[in-house]
Amino acid sequence: MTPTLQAPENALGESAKAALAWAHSARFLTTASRLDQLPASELPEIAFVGRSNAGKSTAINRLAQQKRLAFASRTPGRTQHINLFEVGPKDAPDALFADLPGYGYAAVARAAKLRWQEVMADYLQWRRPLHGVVLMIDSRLGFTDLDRRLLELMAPRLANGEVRLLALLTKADKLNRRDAQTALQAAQAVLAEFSTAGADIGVTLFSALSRQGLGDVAEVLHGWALSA
Ligand SMILES: Nc1nc2c(ncn2[C@@H]2O[C@H](COP(=O)(O)OP(=O)(O)OP(=O)(O)O)[C@@H](O)[C@H]2O)c(=O)[nH]1
Ligand SMILES: [Mg+2]
Repeated sequence: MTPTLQAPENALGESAKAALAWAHSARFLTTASRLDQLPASELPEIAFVGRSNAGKSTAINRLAQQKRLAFASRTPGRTQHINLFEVGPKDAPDALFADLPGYGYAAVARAAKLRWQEVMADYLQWRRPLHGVVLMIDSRLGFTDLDRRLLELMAPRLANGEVRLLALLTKADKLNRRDAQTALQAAQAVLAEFSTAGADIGVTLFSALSRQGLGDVAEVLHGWALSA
């Protein structure tokens, strides 16, 4: 995917508008602290993963155009459960968004941290309806060791085309143009290591604040749901 410049919503193409309207339909479904508490749903799941504080909940809220759908906080490590949101027509939802707990927050107790890393690893490797992953990377920090480990975990499912990946370089509003391009190139280099013939991997700059990349992201996710 190519990076886009900030575009107001009224300058978006028809398919981006349709995709955003689709994303706006997101509503809370359920919450789970263990994988066996997740619904036995057939709907394709799109998971939002990334370091604590990367901006996952804020991105979901922005996509859904709802202020507090996914809880967003200044206090890292606040999302402690897998929260599921239903998307699409009320009588015939066509996808689920899953907001996963962030990883890498130092102040979380070691035992709790390890437990969440395990839940996350299991989810990404084994959750059958998992169709796509939105990996949120703080554009100022780039990929960390934990982000790379997560990519390694998912690599087999990316390679066989079972799961697609979109990396969002978040909080792009905090970077100037040159630093944003540098961040994008660095991310592309990391992702190239995981790009095999069958893999569907994209990356874009994103800002929930300025809406940069919002239309593109909605289009990709909508496309994933329709192709499932
Ligand atoms: N400048 C700027 N700040 C952002 C943006 N997106 C999120 N933030 C801020 O980053 C902080 C963390 O955002 P969250 O959405 O709660 O992050 P999270 O990834 O859900 O964090 P956990 O739930 O702890 O895993 C909040 O203070 C947000 O306001 C953005 O696009 N631009
Ligand atoms: Mg969160």
